[in-house]
Amino acid sequence: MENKKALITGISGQDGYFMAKLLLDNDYDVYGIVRSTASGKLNLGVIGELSGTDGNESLSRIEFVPGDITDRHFVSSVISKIKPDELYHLAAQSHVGISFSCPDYTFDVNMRGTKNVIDAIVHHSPGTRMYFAGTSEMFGQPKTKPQNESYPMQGNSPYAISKIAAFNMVRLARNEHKIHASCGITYNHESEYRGYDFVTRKITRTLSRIQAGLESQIHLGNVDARKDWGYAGDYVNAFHMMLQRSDPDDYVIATGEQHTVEEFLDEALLYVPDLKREEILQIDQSLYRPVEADNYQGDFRKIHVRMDWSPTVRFKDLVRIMMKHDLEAVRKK
Ligand code: NAP
Ligand code: G4F
Repeated sequence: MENKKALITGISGQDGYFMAKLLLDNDYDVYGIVRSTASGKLNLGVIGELSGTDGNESLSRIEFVPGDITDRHFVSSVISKIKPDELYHLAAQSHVGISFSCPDYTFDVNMRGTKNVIDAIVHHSPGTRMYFAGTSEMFGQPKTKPQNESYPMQGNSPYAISKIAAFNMVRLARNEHKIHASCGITYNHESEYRGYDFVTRKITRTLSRIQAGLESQIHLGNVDARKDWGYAGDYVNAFHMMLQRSDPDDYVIATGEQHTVEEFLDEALLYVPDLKREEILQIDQSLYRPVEADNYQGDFRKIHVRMDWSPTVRFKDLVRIMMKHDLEAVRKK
């Protein structure tokens, strides 16, 4: 039997890495859209860093396709050529803070990029099953918790609004064109491969660097923000499960636990007992967002009941995995 084909947009990001690994382990032929620099160098991100390291030999089987999802012609030609069985649409301008300073760009990538993917599936590969990466940010500033799939969507950042629009385009295509398209309403998920500018990785990496004498302070914004943090490796399993079902649908993917940024920092500090919070922490007003979105706590019962999905990595384990990785990384330098 022929291997299934999967196309991943955003393969160079955190989730792209975990998604690719999962699919390669399940004998998929994996294709990934990547961007290139002016000098023609492909940006493979996490996958580029990990290729050839222990346990990551399978990454060499990925076929990279250079291009940009905002280009309608490019997206349509790639999808019509590959005709993937499954498409994981993970590419986005994913940083909420940056979306306030670059709203046009954020809308372009997140809305137009998603429309390009949908149109290409509808016109050139209607049998493709699509996963769309929605977000808890679409709920804005929830008044009650936990939130489930029916919670009203009142996003309050350019990022959130772009994702709400894209989410609705996916739902429309599912209803109007009957394509098999599912959305995850995914709460924060982190890992040892998270981008350095997201708060969890900023904390684990900076504390490790302070411990090694490479830095002296950590600058943070709103440490009272309340989030529901899970492990990216768990969440990609849910994305895959959603596309194995005969009926496409939308699902909250979360841990159901809420913690503040300060709690994350304090948990991480347990791994560097020589460091005292009051000596290293600087609250920096410039790192506050114009509008904060927090109070997230996801109710993942729908996916649990239908697919038996649950998170396996909880808060303390998540911090341990990230701190252990970053402490080892600075030791090796
Ligand atoms: P990430 O690490 O920021 O990765 C984003 C990916 O999108 C990168 O591979 C990036 O490529 C690619 N990309 C951005 N603009 C592109 C464009 N114009 N054309 C082609 N590729 C482009 O994000 P992530 O954490 O893996 O998240 C994956 C998806 O889930 C995103 O859509 C995000 O919005 C959503 N999400 C994430 C979380 C979370 O907590 N991680 C929660 C909810 C939803 P470059 O490397 O070239 O920049
Ligand atoms: O790590 P963050 O930047 O993640 P945020 O804004 O929650 O967005 C991430 O999760 C979303 C899911 O809900 C995704 F949709 C999105 O793509 C992305 O992956 O910030 C987390 C919290 C915020 O409340 C922020 O105000 O941490 C607070 N924070 C405090 N100091 C900081 C900092 N955030 C960052 N990035 N840097 C700081 O210094």
